[in-house]
Amino acid sequence: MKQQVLKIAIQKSGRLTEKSLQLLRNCGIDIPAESRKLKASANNFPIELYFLRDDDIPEYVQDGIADLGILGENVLLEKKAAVETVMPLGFAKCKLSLAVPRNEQYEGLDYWEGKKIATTYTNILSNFLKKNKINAEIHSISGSVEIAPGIGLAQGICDIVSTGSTLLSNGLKAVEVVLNSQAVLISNQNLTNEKQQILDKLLFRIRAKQKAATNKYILLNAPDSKIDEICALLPGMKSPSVLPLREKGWSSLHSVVQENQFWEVIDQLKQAGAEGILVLPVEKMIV
Ligand code: PRT
Ligand code: ZN
Repeated sequence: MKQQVLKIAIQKSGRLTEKSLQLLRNCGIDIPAESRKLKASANNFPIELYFLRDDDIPEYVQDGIADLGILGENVLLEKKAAVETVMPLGFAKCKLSLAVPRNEQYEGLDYWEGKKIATTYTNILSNFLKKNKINAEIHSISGSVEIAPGIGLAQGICDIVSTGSTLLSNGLKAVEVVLNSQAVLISNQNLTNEKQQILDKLLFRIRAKQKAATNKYILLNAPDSKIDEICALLPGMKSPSVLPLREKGWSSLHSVVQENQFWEVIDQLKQAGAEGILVLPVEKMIV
């Protein structure tokens, strides 16, 4: 029987494209470089890539034309497709925000009562307004949302904000966050067992990379008398490795620390007598 292949839909050309390819390449998957047509096959893993507009990805995955997809949560929620969200991917972070002209006095959600809001995210915005019991008119437009208040089309907008410079240059300011978004991996709801197994393999690799990215490998030297105190500061994956140094009475300690605890731990280690501290990136982490 022919081996099944997992079909993954990624954005053809845009903000998500390079990061999506990088995610797969970081998992050791070899994707031919000149492959930006409609389809591409990996050389060493049973996946096939479909390059599509991000807006089409939810429906393709729902209908099983693709098994998996990578896209922004903003598009996923707007399209309301029946798919599984497998995991957040940590890139393409942005906010879907409400914005008003910069000089406008804004004191809270009541501001929007009876107002007109231009957006391409009509479904997400309509849910948000409903949830907050606000009666506002949604004006659906397909692009250049940020110019709407300036030309008298609406009093405010609801759009994606990343650095905020687009809002700034159009005389607007963000006043409410409607959604915090990032890229997510989605899957069809009825994967065959064989495809699910390929997905599990892929997830194992993605998680090993994600875990590695939030951890650092740390090496340090310490007098033997300080080892207990220092070990207490270094939880490690199980417990720190302690190796004797050639110089009598000294040891080398090896462990793993989380990136977000890093600076705090370093200060404590120095105070406890650690010397020659080295911190290295972790390539992959399997726990
Ligand atoms: O052609 P296709 O339909 O596939 O692409 P697209 O044009 O719809 O999407 P694309 O490539 O612009 O964005 C893909 C996804 O990236 C979005 O769906 C979001 O999930 C995410 N993302 C992250 C962003 C931004 N950051 C972003 N800044 N999407 C859009 N923007 C826009 C924003 O609307 C603003 O107009 O970029 C402009 C600049 O933002 P500032 O705040 O940095 O000035
Ligand atoms: Zn799009």
